[in-house]
Amino acid sequence: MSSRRRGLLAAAVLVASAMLPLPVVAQAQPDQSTASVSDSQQTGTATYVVRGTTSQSRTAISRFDVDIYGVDSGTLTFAATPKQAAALRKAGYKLEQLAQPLDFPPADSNYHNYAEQTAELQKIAADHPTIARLSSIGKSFQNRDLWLLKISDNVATDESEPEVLFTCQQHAREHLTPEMCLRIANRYTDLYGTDTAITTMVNTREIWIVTSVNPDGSEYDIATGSYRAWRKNRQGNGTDLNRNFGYNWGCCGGSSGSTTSETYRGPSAFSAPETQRVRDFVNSRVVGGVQQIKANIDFHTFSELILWPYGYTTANTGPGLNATEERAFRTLGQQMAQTNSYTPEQASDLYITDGTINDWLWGVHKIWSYTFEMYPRSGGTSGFYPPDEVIPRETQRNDSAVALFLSYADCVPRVIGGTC
Ligand code: 0X9
Ligand code: CA
Ligand code: CA
Ligand code: CA
Ligand code: ZN
Repeated sequence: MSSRRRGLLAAAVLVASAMLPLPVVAQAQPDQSTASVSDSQQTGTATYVVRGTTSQSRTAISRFDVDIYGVDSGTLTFAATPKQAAALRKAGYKLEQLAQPLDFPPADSNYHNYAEQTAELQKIAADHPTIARLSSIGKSFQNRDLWLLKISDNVATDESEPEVLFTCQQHAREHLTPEMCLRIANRYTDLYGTDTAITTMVNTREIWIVTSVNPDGSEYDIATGSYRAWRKNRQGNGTDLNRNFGYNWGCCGGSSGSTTSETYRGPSAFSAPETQRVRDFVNSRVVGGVQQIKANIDFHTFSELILWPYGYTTANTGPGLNATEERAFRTLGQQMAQTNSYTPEQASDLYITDGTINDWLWGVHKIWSYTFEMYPRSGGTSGFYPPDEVIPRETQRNDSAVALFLSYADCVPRVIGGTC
């Protein structure tokens, strides 16, 4: 059994035990006039507690369709829209609104929560208006924007340049990954005009960055002030977004049909709003019958791996993936791994997965799609929560791999002497 799999199972046990009363629930505070960009401004919801609840009253409250974060000694914490809050109050529940927006513990304050990611992206776009533009591929299940940053010269124009997609945080608890996407965003804007390689890439590529595919899950993970090791999105019991993509969805025992499983694939391919948004964006980049996006890195944590398709089969090749293509995937994967000391391997060498973004991007769109599993190399659930002090070192660690990847993104087969 791989260390990666052990980590996943350990996390599953922890999440199951989280059904018991939680150790910590943030305390209600009287004055919240000074909160900066609050959760409510981002989503139309606020966080509330109701004290002295019982199983019966919690069931009744949950039927108002609020997003329940947890319960501690009868104190129930949940997110609700103003309408839901008004309805609950009318029904006689004493709601107290929490003063603090959802955030990381103070010791990890250098991680960017959703509001901070939003602010950072807005600042990047404002500071570099000619090469950076912020939009959204649409909304999450809980109505958060899934931000999309484009970086290129003449950014307002759809030029005929190879397009590259970076995606981060499909999995809620993998908080190092938005930091990776933000680092790429900052470097390829701040160093434009100074660093020759970066300037060339920005001038000759169109770079798309989605810093968080799963903002609902990541806010949920940090909502109570102590980490919950949450992986999935926040639709029902949660869908594993990286099992919900529509290529050989649910084919091969690489996902679960059980709603409570950590790898629940959803009731159908693309049942999650978040994967739908990614799908629709990628499909929208087919222009004149040609997919404009040529390559992708999907960032995860942890295990220090570089993975390539297919994940659904242990065979090195398969339908739509011939031996030459496999060799190109492997060669570039190995070359990138030389720069960051990750382990390069086919995704299924880790374990079989079906419905992943990599398999869909390659199988349907022929986009050269890799998974990077970032720091640490091994560990249990705490592997998802390295202290914020490691952010600079462990994101910088991928600078050369990202540069190499971008340099081949116009034609990955070139890495083995091929042409496009
Ligand atoms: O299981 C996953 O989705 C990824 N590992 S994680 O611990 N971050 O959850 C690995 C996915 C790799 N497999 C494919 N891309 N096919
Ligand atoms: Ca710290
Ligand atoms: Ca351009
Ligand atoms: Ca273009
Ligand atoms: Zn992951």
